[in-house]
Amino acid sequence: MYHSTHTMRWYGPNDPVSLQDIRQSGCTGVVTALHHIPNGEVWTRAEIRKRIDLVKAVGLEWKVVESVPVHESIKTQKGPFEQYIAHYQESLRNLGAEGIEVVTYNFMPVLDWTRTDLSYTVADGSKALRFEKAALVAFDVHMLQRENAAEDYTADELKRGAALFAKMTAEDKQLLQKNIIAGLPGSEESFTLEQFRQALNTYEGIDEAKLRAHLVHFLQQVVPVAAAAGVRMAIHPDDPPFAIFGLPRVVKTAADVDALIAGVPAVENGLCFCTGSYGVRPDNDLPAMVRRYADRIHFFHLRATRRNADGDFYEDNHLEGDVDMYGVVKEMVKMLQVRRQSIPIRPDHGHQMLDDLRKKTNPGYTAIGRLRGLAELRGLEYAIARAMEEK
Ligand code: DNO
Repeated sequence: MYHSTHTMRWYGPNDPVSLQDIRQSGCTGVVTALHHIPNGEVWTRAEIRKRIDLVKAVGLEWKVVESVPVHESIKTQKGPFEQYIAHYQESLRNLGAEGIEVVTYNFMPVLDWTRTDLSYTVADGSKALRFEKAALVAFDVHMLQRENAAEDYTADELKRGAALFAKMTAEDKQLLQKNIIAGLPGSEESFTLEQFRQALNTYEGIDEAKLRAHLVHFLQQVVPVAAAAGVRMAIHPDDPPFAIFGLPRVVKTAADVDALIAGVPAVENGLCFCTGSYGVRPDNDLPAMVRRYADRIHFFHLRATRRNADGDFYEDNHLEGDVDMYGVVKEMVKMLQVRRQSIPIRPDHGHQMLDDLRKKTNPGYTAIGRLRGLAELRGLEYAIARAMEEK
């Protein structure tokens, strides 16, 4: 039987969760990035090797990068974007030469993942990450005062956003702004209100079709280089998987993925299958997507979200929420046998719980919450694999 490779994300030497902690969680590898290298610059072999050695020293492996960030210039095709693509190619060659197998990236304009609340207390007293539509409206319409923002929301959403905004203290507003635009862990960008307005303006005239064309252009340049270097690319879906701030989004649904594959069919043009992101949309059938993309999912982010009718969602326990985790893991186990290959998974996020409630932690990336998620996911995978074997 082929099993998945268990990993956790590690933010590097400044991460409050140590490599030793990760090893004790039962992982055999970490997923990390060279966050100290500015976005757009080449990752040299020497820098990559240093990180590999650091990880190896505690008995872990580094085979998956999350992420080599895609410079905004490549997404907008404004400025010296061909030069940034050449840098990206160079980084891929260097990563492949050092033995890295999977490179995760995203193509979300301006912001990486977005939440409005980083300490939403759930029934058991642990804290989860949450996205609340009314809070987004409060920020977008009332604080950012984006031109024509109101057109992007229903009358009901506007009403709830205005009501929430009216109740907010100065402190609440500051916190909301920080949560949305100051950069969640792993995001390579951080903005003030004015910088954020300017960044949004750079997408003037770029609709979904155009952004998709820019993504396909990028893939046409980098996928062959990755393949030659022994590296598989894994695009992370948009989180949340719908347009925000009037920006185009092109990795939300199976139809979006199909368009990417049509642009560059090679299997090295692959996916990071994030159940928490795709799972926010009821129209994404996750087990069916795993079956459909079984030859090109190179990395799994496993996490469950729970949504409500207002368009809000929060991150539930890994085996709860709206995601059919059993269905996803079962398809994954089947896929590994067909490919005769192990694929990395990681518990994506976890609640802030137990001792971690008293510590300073990276939102979503606590040790204990992720340990709980990983333990549950490993058990689920193990049981499914054993049951299949017995049959
Ligand atoms: C959030 C992460 C994302 C992801 C990037 C990939 O927790 O899953 O920030 O790393 O979008 O490029």
